[in-house]
Amino acid sequence: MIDLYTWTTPNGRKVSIMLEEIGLPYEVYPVNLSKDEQFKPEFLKISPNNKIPAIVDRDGPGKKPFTLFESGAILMYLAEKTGKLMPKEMGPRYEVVEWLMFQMGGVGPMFGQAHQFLRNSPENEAYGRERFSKEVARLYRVMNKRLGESEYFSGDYSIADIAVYPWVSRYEMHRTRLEDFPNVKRWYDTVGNRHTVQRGMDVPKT
Ligand SMILES: N[C@@H](CCC(=O)N[C@@H](CS)C(=O)NCC(=O)O)C(=O)O
Repeated sequence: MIDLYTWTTPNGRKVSIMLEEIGLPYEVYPVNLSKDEQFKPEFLKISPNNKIPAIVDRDGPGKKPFTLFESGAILMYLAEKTGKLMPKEMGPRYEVVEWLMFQMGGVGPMFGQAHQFLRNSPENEAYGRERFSKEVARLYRVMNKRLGESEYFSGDYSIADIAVYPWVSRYEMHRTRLEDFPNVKRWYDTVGNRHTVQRGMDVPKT
């Protein structure tokens, strides 16, 4: 059994999609970010960086409970635990890790900043809006090129696709037209048709 600490955001949904894909039983503990629940001392014991997602694997290494934060680490851990959604051979495996890190270091932080400036900042903060909107467009061009060469980010459907999908699902929030990036749109529709992805995107129920 996996305890999942999460909220209704893309980083949290990466892990709920993964849990749906691998079929491990899990229990959801919503951490309401709008009520600052991420700062509660009991949550900080699991996630010292005060961010969701985090997990506790009740049956971790050595048959002991194991806690983990950072969504990329959690996806890799669950892939390794179950032998699913990450290739075993070193070359293909690191190609998946490469695109997972592209999401962790690029798509997540940059889309997140774009959302922040586009939604919350006063009109005069044009610099932030422009900087992060340009970066969003650049990342979409990188993804569009990659997905023109490859059906998924790397080989078969993997944790790299799971990491990117919930961020692209916020395309309206970062004011992007998927029609302008047809390879991303094709991939987005394919991944979004998976029932496991649809169920994972519905977590937590609020
Ligand atoms: N690099 C982290 C980022 C996690 C993150 O930014 N989580 C946000 C929600 S999507 C959060 O918990 N924010 C609360 C806060 O910053 O106080 C990961 O991928 O797990």
